[in-house]
Amino acid sequence: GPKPQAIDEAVILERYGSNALRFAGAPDALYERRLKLDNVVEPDRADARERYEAAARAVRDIVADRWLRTDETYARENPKRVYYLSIEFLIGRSLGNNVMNLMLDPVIERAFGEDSHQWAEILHQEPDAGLGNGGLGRLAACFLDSMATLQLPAMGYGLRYEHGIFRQTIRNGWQDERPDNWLRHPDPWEVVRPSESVEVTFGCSFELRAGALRMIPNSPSSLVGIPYDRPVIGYGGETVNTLRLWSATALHAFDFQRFSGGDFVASIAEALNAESLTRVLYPDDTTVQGRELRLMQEYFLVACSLGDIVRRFRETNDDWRTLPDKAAIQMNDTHPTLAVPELMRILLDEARLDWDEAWDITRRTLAYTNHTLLPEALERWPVDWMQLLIPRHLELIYEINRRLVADIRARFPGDEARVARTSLIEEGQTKHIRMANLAIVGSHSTNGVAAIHSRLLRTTTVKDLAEAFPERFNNKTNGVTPRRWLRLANPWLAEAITASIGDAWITDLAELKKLKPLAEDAAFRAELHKAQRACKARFADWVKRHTDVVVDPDSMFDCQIKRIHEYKRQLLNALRIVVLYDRLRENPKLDMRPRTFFFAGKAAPAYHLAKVIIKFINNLGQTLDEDPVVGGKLKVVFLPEYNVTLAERCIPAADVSNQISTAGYEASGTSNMKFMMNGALTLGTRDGATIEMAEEAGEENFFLFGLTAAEVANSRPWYSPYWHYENEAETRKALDLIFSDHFSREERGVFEPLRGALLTNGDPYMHLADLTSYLAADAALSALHRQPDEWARKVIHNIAASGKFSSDRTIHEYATEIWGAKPCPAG
Ligand code: GL9
Repeated sequence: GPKPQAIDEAVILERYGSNALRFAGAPDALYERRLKLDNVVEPDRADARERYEAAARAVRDIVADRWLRTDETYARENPKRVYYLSIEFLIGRSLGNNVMNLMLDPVIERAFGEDSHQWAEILHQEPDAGLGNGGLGRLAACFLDSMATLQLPAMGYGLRYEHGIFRQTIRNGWQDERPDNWLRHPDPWEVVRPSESVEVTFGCSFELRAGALRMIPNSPSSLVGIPYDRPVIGYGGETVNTLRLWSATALHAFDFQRFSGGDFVASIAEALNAESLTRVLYPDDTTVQGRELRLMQEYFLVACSLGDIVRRFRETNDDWRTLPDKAAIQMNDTHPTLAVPELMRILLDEARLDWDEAWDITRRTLAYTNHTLLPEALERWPVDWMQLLIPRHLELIYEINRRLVADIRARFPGDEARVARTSLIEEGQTKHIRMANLAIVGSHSTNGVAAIHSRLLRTTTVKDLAEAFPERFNNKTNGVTPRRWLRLANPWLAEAITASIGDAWITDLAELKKLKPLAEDAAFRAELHKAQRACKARFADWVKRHTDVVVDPDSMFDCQIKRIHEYKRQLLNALRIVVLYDRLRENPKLDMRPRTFFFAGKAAPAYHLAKVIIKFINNLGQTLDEDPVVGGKLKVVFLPEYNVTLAERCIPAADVSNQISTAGYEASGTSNMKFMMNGALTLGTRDGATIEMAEEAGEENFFLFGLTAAEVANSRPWYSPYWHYENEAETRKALDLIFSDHFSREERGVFEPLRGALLTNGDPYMHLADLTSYLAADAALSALHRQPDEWARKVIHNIAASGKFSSDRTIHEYATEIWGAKPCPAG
């Protein structure tokens, strides 16, 4: 990348002390000392991994003072604190990000300047911390970055999974999963704090038999949560907040009774059992119900975090009634919803408050964010399990419900159907607790993550609760951190922007609007083109190194990277490509802009159809490669092992961003925003935050197509995919080509499930309804690509209009409208 801007070394000296300037290059400099003292290796003999560890530890050394000072400031000032509870944090790599946020680039430059390859190799050693499935977990990580940058006294709480999201490989076109052993080597960022451990009690004890968990009733047992802290460095390095991840362990690593009694193996096995609780992240992005271990993880996260929060609160406050003035707890989706009964339990059983006071404090402290409308994603937990696992909490949930139901009956007399829909308990063969209802009832704020999503949430998914408590509902449109997703991921574009409008955009993304007039500036357009070309070359290189596939950086890069899911409609994208291919088969001389279509994303291991979709994309790619009629005009690449690092490489290189979910299904999306600020043009449906993106840029700068959410809902009763199959020649030919096994000559019938998805099961995600308008939007986009100046103008209008989608803006709204939290600069 380009050379970092020279920032005054005096600034570094003043901010971090002389150590920071002595980073490397001398025997007693931080980096060399780390190699010697931690790894006991001579610097010139260290391997790449050892050099990474030493570099990261040296950066952590520089952070230490700032981290302590931030903690001391919060302890001294006793401000209202924000606690972000999330079962997922999709962190990615930290070294490059931390160096950027600390503004240490000049130091790194001085240390590794002559050998930038060595620095790149060091960065490459860091595993991608994948403690999340997708957008929800990555949002939590972007929020931490923004909270630290805005100097909010905030903390993240999560689980320290030993294994993050599985590693994906592709074998014969199919997805294979392997465990992600990201902690195989010691992690240089984390600081373990055993003295701040928290004990968690369950109502039963456990037995693991043949992989299945058995709960033994009426025999309370305990686990211990050990906190591992990671620094969260705000931009500029002033504030260093903490992400605290809990690791489960047995109360006594050994049962000494049994140990001395000779049952050595059993005593060790108990520890193993306990530790299995935080062994692995559940890899399903929408349905993780029906797993006892997951419910235990959720309770463990809540019990450890609330135990910690309450202990911290009690250190400086003796009046429980001030808790809502000192703590705002945000529940990221319903996974931490047991915070409602857990806080009630603490206030009733430990603080000995009466119900009304406890309930008022609980509700004013907690807030809830909903992230999806998919009914299969709304958590419901069997009452039976709760009875075994957390009987006191179940009792409290019943009492909360008794009062809720009485309230609804009083306000809507005679409306028993409403009572049944509002109730926290879903009746049926087995009773379930509706976690979203519990979260809404037990908190003072419920927000969706984009305007359309918040509206649909209120008017459809939880309509009755919204009618009962309208003032609780609000919207907070998602955002992403421009530090990682623009400045770090795309140094060329970042430099071009800074050269034109200065660098204030890094912490005030609305500044980008100053780029708008530059759409008419030929020199700026040329700069932009150069930056984009550099990203494409870098990505082509990266693809070659990782997959051995050669792609042409002069072709249009057309991307769809996200979890594989029917509602996200990777299949619609594939159908578009099949139609383009079929046009070439009809007319091999057809003038077509050379294009490379990139797909990346993981499928939940048990989601068979999603795996068939991956297989189809791979076979499609292979067929195109082998068919001479294609003549290099179309290429499809499925990139395995989608993760944060891959996104950082791919997004800056994209010309086209596909955001094509069935309208009404994608709550927000966040990669849509990353593509926009990196200068890709969006081919998209009117769904999630894409609607607001087009509003900001003007629809003339977007390529929107397809049914609206209202049209999807209204046509649902009569919609039939067969109408499109029978009346649209290109649609029929594309499907016939697939079903004729053109893409599966050696594996006849493997794509039969696609017939089910697209035709025989009624095409619930309405692919065929949107294919024709997708192709029309695609044609308009391809035509524009023939006019580079016009294309560049639209790109600039998009970048200039992307300011709203900074997570700084989102977090500012949370802080002022939900949390009532103010910045507390470390000093
Ligand atoms: C999600 C939504 O589906 C996305 O549209 C949204 O942008 C993010 C963040 O708010 O949340 N909800 C959800 O369960 N996931 C999301 O991405 N799933 C995963 O994280 C895999």
